[in-house]
Amino acid sequence: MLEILRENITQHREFTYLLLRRYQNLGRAFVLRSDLQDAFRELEAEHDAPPPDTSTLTQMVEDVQEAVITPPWVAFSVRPRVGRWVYLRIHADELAVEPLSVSEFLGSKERMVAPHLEEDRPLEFDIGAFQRNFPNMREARSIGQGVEFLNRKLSSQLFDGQGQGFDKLFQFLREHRCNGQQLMINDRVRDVDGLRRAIRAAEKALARKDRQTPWAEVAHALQDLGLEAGWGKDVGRVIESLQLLSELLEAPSPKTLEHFLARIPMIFSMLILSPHGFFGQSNVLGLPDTGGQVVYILDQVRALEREMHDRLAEQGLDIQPRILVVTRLIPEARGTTCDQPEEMISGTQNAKILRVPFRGRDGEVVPQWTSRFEIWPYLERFTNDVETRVRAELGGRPDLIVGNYSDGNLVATLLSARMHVTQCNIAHALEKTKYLYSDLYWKENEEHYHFSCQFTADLIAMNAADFIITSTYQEIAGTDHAIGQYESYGSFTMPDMYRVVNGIDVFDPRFNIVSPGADSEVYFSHQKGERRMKGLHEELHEMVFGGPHPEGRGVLAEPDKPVIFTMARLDRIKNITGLVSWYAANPELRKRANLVVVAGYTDASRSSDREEQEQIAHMHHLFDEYGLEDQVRWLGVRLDKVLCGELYRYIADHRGVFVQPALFEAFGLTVIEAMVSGLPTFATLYGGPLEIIEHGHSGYHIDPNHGDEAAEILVEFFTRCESDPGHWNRISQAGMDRVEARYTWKLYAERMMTLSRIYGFWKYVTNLERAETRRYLEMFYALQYRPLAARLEH
Ligand code: UDP
Ligand code: LCN
Repeated sequence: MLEILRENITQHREFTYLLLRRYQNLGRAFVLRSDLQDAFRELEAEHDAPPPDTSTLTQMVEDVQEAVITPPWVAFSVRPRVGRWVYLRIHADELAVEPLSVSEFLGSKERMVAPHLEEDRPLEFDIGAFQRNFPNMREARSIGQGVEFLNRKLSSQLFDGQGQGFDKLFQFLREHRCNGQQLMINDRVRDVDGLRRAIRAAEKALARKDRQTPWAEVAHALQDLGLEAGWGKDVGRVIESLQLLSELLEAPSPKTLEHFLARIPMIFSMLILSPHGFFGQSNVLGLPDTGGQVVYILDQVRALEREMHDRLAEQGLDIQPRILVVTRLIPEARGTTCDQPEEMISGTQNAKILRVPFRGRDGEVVPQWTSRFEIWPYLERFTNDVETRVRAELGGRPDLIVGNYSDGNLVATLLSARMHVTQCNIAHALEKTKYLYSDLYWKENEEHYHFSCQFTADLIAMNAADFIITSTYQEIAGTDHAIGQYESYGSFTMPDMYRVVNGIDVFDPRFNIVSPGADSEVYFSHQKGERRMKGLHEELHEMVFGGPHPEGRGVLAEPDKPVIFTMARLDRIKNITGLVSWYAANPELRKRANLVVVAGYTDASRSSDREEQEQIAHMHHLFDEYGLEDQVRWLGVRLDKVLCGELYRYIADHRGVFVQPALFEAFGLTVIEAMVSGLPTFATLYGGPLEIIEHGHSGYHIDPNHGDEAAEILVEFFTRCESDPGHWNRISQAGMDRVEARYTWKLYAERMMTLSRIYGFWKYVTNLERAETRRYLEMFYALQYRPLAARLEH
């Protein structure tokens, strides 16, 4: 690329020269893609630019992510394709082009922020050094489908050659036990040949039996042959499982392996970690640090328990799976159950929340809630206490450990390593991309956010995980022009601390996209009359269209107009005040629709969160400035799930819409809840909603940075609905169809269990664990993370 770029610059010297000058004249050390492109377009309007289809320079400006201006040089980070990066610099006077290594590029950024670092060589984190011999994907379209790739790659390695793979498979089958009971094969079968003989003998013994004959009736005969429970609930299923294994031993293929593994009873118990926040089943939403993650985990647990139970029953095992959600116990629980050490999870047979307190340096229990940005020093002690508690509870170790968010993933890392259990990470949201330059200017943010600890924990946990589940593709690798959340950990620097030259590889097969769903018991179409909660309608009518609300502001003067509905935590990133200001500034929209906002509190003194208090003040200011009292109904309330579900449908009955205006939304549960209820949904194009909604078909994308355009999209929609009433129905129907096809907890649970089994198998039979990586991460933990976290403990 560099050679062609040089030639191209030679052909367009004047243009390049003027462009670089323009960049320098912006007067900033760091310039982001949108500003670089704006400057290019301005220049293009004044001078002849190189033709876009043949010019490498134009292409580079299209692909550039960032420029660092260090006169006379302008350094660029360029992302020609998803997950691929090139670094270079151009001399602004001589127009010489030089390649840069990632270290050099990051070094130039560091020097701008901390000039004293000129001669220093900071600690470099480079995980790439350990992955040279590990199979990685190449194509951007394969990203997020790691399990299929891994299965193909490893099964050919395993079963090629000396038949060593069969021995490992045999050993693996011998390992299976539950509560001391041997499963699959017993010690009568001594080796792979013995296994082949046992399969043949069992097939013969079962051939004349009715396929519905239960396992119990043939158990004795099969045990004598060396086969134990776990092959199937009845003769039919046992025969199928035996055939699959026999096929695998004859001609191994990744598909047969996957099908066979799907039948092995491997996961009986699971630990789900979500240390921070108020984790409970009621009255917690809206408390600090508690949002969609709690909703996600509770729904996930219900779906997984069902799936685990059904799978075990299919295999003939009457074993009740155990799922434990571990969180912190908060003595000052503000009227929630978060001070209770245990809580059964409703809608499950056996799953429960275990709460373990945080302890200070001297072992004392920390009584108060602690922000997720401040909890780092407590996590190691918490891990030790959790291990003891879980071992006692389960009488041993779990079969899978799932971490949630940065803190849960770090605890999952420590526990999985100690207990030798497969580790799965779920991020929900990585903070790094939410805050501009959160890495580079980490010191400025340190007092409130402690990103030094969080990003270090993230790096360790994401590289330790056996597999990582993401809700969307963009969470891993972004889009053609926007960098992914995980991708942002690929290279970055925190000056004066360390520099990351290879932090994570988005082509790593540990990444798998498994999207969450909306709870179908609660969120369903407004057309399903027989399931509707009509008893709530009077309350909802009063809430939306009634007189002054004790915890609200605004009364809708013209209740016949359709409602624009929004609901979220009142964080800055959620941008609810943004939506109110777009609405306020667009007279046409105000004429056509009312706005109903469920968020935060109207009384700022009830909030304990700095950011929320600011947003509350801003909302009041907008009401005052634009006179919104008659057109906007702001309810500072937290709705329980059931009421929430009926509210979406109630607004759909009145042909309203839902808007999710966030500056960035990692996934966006409210988006799928609104869509499945039948509300035409308008949601941010930054983050998950970009993938959830197909613009113009199952909803609309809006750009929160261009509120005036977003308001226009809404005006157009309402105008069109007036002339073509079928329009509302079509968008509504397509939204419901989309969620039902793609975002359900049943699909989620099936996929998650498949992943757990396959990664568990590969971890057992290969060096998937990557022992050398683990040792490197342990060192990084001890030397880097631990002292950083200790600094927070006063
Ligand atoms: N929610 C709720 N009641 C409220 C506000 C929100 O039940 O008053 C639920 C909402 O239905 C959704 C979750 O909280 O299930 C918010 O999740 P989302 O992914 O939209 O955002 P997060 O808060 O995780 O950033
Ligand atoms: C956190 C977020 O920020 C949301 O976008 C997700 O929907 C939620 O967690 C559940 O994963």
